[in-house]
Amino acid sequence: MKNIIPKNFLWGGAIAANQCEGAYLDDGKGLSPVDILPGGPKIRREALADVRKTMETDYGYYPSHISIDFFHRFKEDIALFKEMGFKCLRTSICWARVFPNGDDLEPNEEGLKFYDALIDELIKNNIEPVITINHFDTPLELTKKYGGWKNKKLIEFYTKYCEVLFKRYKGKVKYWMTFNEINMILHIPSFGGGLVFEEGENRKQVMYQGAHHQLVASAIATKIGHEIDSENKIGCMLAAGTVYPNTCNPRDILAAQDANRENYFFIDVQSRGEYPSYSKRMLKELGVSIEITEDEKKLLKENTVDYIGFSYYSSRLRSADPEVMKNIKSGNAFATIANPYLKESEWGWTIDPVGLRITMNELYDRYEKPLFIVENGLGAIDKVEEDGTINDDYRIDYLRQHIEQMKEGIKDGVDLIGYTPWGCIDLVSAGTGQMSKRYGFIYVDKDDNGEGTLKRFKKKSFDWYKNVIATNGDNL
Ligand code: P53
Repeated sequence: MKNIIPKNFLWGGAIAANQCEGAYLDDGKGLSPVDILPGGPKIRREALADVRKTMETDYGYYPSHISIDFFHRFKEDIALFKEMGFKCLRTSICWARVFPNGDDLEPNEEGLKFYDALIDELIKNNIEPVITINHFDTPLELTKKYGGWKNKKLIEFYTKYCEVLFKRYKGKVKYWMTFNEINMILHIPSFGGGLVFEEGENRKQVMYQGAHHQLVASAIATKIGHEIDSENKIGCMLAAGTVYPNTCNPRDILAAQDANRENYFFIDVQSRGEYPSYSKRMLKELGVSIEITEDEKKLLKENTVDYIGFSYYSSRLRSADPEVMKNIKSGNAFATIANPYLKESEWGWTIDPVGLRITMNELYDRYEKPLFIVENGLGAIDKVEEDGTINDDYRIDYLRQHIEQMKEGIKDGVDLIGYTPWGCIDLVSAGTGQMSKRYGFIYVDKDDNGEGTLKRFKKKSFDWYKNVIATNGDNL
């Protein structure tokens, strides 16, 4: 069959400031949550779970402080992206570079200069910048001073930050996303919402109130973004991956539906403009009551997103039986029980290419807005051979199977605008803080202890992806 991928399809890759930039204090940058986090799966998980303790702990080594030093090497990296034929690069702007404390009266000009240079370099290379405004990096000062997104004041600080970006990059940046994986506030509240909890507090209450503040902030940002430049395309971003029922027992089907709704809840608001009907009972049963003003309802209704960005790594399984759910695997914010039909990555993430097609169809049926796959990929250990080659056939396999299913999704009728695999250059893992959990087409010489030259090397997947883009997805 003839290739059905549109001609102007946004092939590219995705990275985020907090995981690649380094230069954690350069040019007046304030601290981001990631800057106080250690590396290593277990220690990272514990640190994310108790931010107060983390703030007082000296871990010695912090992977984000230098990271892959994208801050100083972005030109070299963009040249490699260009060589692969990228049409776009999804990256984020670090809030604490622009407003070091989050609540500063004036933006930090030095911090903005870095993004001026980065965005200009992309444009010079005909690579469309796709910008995430907040990717897991609400300034740490806003957590210390205001308790993060539980405080309504954050709406004001965030929208002021957005306004600075929309004005400054008017005519240069067209594709924006307001919050990375907005539903992550329920799974990693410290990362997603800069949240800290008090003793005895109903955590769900805090998370959902924080989520509401983000949803309102996102709507205001969408409004401002459209007013400043009607060409702007402003999207939401969901950590997606359909939840399947463990069996055909209706109880399991219901449990899976509930779990899916927990995610769609956010996008229902951002895309349809109001809290979904099921949310009333859902929140009541959680003992949650969200404070919403009439003005906020109006803002949500009138400022829905232009497209749905989402990450897809795997599907998940849900059972209504607590005994079955005891087998849930730990170690991932999206933990699940094992699916006997599917294999797992070295980090225990289910590999399910068909699930990408299912997820695309579900999202498109539900919202009927253009979709953008802004993250997908395989975190794996790579071996550098003696001759310097890196033969990551497993990564090529993963991506090939997902792109095949992506094409099926397009054939099904989904309007898909682009595909940006995660970590197109190796970077620090968000969940584990490891360098060894690599996603890239480009290898970065750095290990989990921070040792290495930071030199870049092309992996086998580099040429493979280059060819995929050159043939617009025909040659997989
Ligand atoms: P890492 C968990 C589950 C799904 C998506 O994750 C997630 C996470 C967080 O660990 O986050 C997204 O690096 C996120 C990226 C992140 C990527 O997935 O833990 O938007 O920042 O790096 C992969 O392997």
